[in-house]
Amino acid sequence: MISAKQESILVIGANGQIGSELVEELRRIYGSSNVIATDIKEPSTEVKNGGPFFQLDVLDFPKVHELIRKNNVSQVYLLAALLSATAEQKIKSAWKLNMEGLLGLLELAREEKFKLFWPSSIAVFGSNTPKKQTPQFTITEPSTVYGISKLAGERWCEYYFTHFGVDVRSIRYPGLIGYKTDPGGGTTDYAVTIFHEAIRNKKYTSFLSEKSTLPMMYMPDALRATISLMEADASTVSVRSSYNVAGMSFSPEELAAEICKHIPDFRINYSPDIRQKYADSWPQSIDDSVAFKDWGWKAEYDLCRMTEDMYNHIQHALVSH
Ligand code: AKB
Repeated sequence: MISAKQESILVIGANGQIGSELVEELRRIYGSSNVIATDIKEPSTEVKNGGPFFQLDVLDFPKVHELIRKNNVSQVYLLAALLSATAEQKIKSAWKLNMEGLLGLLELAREEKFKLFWPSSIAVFGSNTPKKQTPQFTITEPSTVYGISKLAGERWCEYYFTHFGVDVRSIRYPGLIGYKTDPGGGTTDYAVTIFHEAIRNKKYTSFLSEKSTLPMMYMPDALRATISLMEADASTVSVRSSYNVAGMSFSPEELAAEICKHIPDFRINYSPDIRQKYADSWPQSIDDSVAFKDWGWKAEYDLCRMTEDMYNHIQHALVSH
């Protein structure tokens, strides 16, 4: 259950796909002035006008530290990262941002005693992982730079909890789908772009093949999972690496068929690129029973409900512009 108590929250990477929606939701729950949004880039008008915003590089630790101290920060959401496709193009900067950013914040959390959220991903799994109903504890042999950084990050999170008592919490996000902001540089991004293309042009060329089934989650579920985990009593959080969470699973072919229920003349083509390889190494569905047992996680959106909601919102935005 989400409660409105006095918190001082810092979101790092507030302009991204998760950040921009999470900031809005956190401000609704905890009050606008209690949620400080930061990003290396200029914010959207919603983020800027909705409450405090500071332009900040996560790797500038003295500045991050000062902001945390000055504002007596009790929770930090560290969302700044390079996703799978971009990370393969920029190996060293991906490692630097994804890893040094986390280590720096874990150190600050150790010193300043704030609660830290850090996102992991289904990319920690690899080709030798069971593909269906992938268990919480299983083979993790990632083959992407992004997945390697997420797996190392998970181990660091558990290490800082075990050795220094840092209250760090994490979720292995599946592909995230939302209508408010576009994702950038990921492999699961097709599941967002397809809606915009279907509504605008009635056609889409998918960079993943028709049968490429992946675990996905609608943004309202992702926000609820994230905030519920951060709100959970520390004694119930048994996993300090990162929790499996499931939403839905579908392939481009199944998503296209669902979109056709709203746009009957929508057509999809397939032209798989390098991202197919990353998708092929990831699970098809996720067993999230540990998250359910520990903090009551249960997704609300399936493919049908998500598609209807995405369609209605994007269509509405297009008509009203
Ligand atoms: C990506 O595609 O890189 C991300 C992820 C699965 O973490 N959405």
